[in-house]
Formats: sequence, structure tokens, C-alpha cells
Amino acid sequence: MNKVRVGMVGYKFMGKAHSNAYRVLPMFFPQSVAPEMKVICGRDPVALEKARVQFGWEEAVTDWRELLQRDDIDLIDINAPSDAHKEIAVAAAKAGKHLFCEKPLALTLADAREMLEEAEAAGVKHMVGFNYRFAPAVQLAKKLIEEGRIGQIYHFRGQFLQDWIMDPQFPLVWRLQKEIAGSGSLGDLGAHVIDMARYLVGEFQEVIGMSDTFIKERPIAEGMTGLSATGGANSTEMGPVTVDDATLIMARFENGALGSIEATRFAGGHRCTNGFEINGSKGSIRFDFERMNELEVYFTDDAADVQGFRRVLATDSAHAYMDAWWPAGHTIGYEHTFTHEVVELMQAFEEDRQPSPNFVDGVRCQEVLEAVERSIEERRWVAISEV
Ligand code: SOE
Repeated sequence: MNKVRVGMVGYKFMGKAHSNAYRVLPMFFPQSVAPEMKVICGRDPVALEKARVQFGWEEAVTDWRELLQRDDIDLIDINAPSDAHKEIAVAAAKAGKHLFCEKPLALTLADAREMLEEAEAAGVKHMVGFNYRFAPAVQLAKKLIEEGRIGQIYHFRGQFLQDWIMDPQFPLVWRLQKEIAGSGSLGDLGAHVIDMARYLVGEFQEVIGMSDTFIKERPIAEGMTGLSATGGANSTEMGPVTVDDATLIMARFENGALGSIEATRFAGGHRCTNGFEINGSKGSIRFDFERMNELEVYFTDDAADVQGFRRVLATDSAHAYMDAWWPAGHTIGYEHTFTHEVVELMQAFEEDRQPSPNFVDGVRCQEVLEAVERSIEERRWVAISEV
């Protein structure tokens, strides 16, 4: 297979990020199997056509079912809001299409498991969009851990802090409605941190959580693009916020490490602090997405007089994916995480294997999300094996 023909559902924030990845991939990774931007799909024909032209798709259709009937589409890329993931993914798998789905995989664990089962039964490839794994600094963290360079892991301290809904007049967008988003800070932000923890530390054994919704009612939204919305200030009609604004988690991992995770949209001054610190017997590493080109490292066997964290700029050719971009020190950004994600997906086609992370990772993450929700509801520790 030397090209993969894509049909993409959704054209807003993630649709733009994925489109950019498909578009630039052949220029920077010319050896890779190439994605072909065949058909973009969305419900509003006017906005869709604008996106089609702007992002560079060949055709546009307003019903995703059409994509499944076409034999010139190999891969369905699902960027629609979370409540649409399962129906599209299951139908696409049944139609024999490969799947690439944004996170969180589904609204519930049962739905996520069904998506995985259907994908496996159909024998198609499946990938879930945990894009932060693909920052070269995170890949370096993974390498250091795998090589044993920080030793046995004792602590994972993760957080995803944002502040885009702190204004009580910020409208009630879909991300604040449980029936569409599944959960709030937990599924939107916590899911990334849970995936990062699983990737770097290992499987969760048990969790306990707490959460709150600080602003319980908001003005009805008119529209949303990216993380901006319209309608707040003008609307007098209010609606209930049905998801968590902030969630805290304590966790024990199967390998004995202890973890803590904070996911919030109310951390003033933090626009996108997706970070972690990991402490092991031989050293520590820390990462903050707002400085995504850097990994801070500390090794216990450094000479005593220079002990301390040092900053590694992960932009050398020694770092994953960096050969394809710019000379060392010429930094990359958010959009590159998606390009690398698609490089991995294309490599999976070339090598005829499942990409990583795939729906198994989506389900494992969803198990932790569900265990946290149960823990909050029942005010107790919940083992992952219970869900
Ligand atoms: C909004 O909170 C958001 O865009 C998430 O939905 C993304 O998954 C995260 O990467 C950035 O923040």
C-alpha cells in the first residue's frame, strides 16, 4: 500500500489539526506511505465547503454514511464530538474501513469496548488520538525509562491545566454537556494524562478521585470554533453545566509506583500545561507541554557538585522525528505532534501492524476514567479490575 485514502468526519479544531498533518506529511516524510485527502464530512454545507477549500480536501459530503459506501476510501478519521464516535466507528469497521478516532474513544467504557470488539472482528487498523505521546521530548522520556536510566519508578505526578472557561459568562458549549462530551476536565484533559502515565509508567491498579463543577449554569452558546465560543454575553437563557470543571486523582500503578493527576479548566494563567514529573531510583524527568521542545532530566549519579535538573532541548537528530524537520535548536510545535501521529499510522499500514496507540489503549484509558467516576460517586478507592 503506497497511499491511504482518507475520509474525515469533523472539520473544526481537531479536523484542522489532522488536515494539517495529512497535508505536510509528504513534504517532510517523503519515504512514508502518503495519506490522500479524499473527502471531508460535516453537517453545515457552507462551513464545510469553506473548510474543504482551506484545508485542501478533494470533496465534501454532509452525511458520514456516504463515506462508508465508497470504495475509494480506506480510512475513516473521526473528529466529531465524542457522542458521535461510537456510531461512526462501529459502522465504519463493519464496512471494512480502517479507523482513526479522537480521544476519549467514547462516552462510556461499554461503548469503547464495543468499538474495539468491532474493529478487531473486522480486522481493520485502529488508532486513537493521544497526540502528546508524539512530542519528541516525550519520546525521549520513554527512551530514558525503557533504557533504565531513571531506574525504578516511584512517582508519577501529572497535570493538565487550562483556564479557558473561567469566565462565568463563557457559554455552555458541547464540551460542558455530559450527553455529548461524556465528562469534562476528566475525559478531555485527564484522558491525555492517563494515557501519558500508562505509556511511561505502566498500567493503573487502583484510583480514587474527587471533582467539582464550580460554575453550575452558563449562558446558552451560539457556536464554537477551537476553544472560542460565541453567544455568552448576548444570551440571557441559561443551561446547566453537567460535567466536571476540575478533577483530582490519586493512583497506584501495577508496578508499585504512586501517581497523582490534576485536570482542570480553572487554573488561571495555565493555557495548556500538560505536564508530568517522574521520579525514579536513578533520576527524575519532567515535561511541560507549554515548553514542549524541552525535557528536564536529573540523574543521581551526576557529580555531587553539579547535581540538579538540566534542560535537554529535544531537537537534535538523536531525538525522535527531528531528522525530518529543521537543524538542531529550531523548535517545533503543537501541530507536529499530529504529524508524527499520522507518520506512525502510515507506518502501521506499511508494516501491516496495528498503530500505537490504538483502541486497546483507548479502552484502557476509558477503564481508568470509569474507575475514577465510580470512585467519585461512591467516595472510595476503585480497582481497575472492578470496571
Ligand atoms: C480542550 O480542552 C483541548 O483542546 C482538548 O480537547 C485537547 O484534547 C487538548 O489537547 C487540548 O485542550
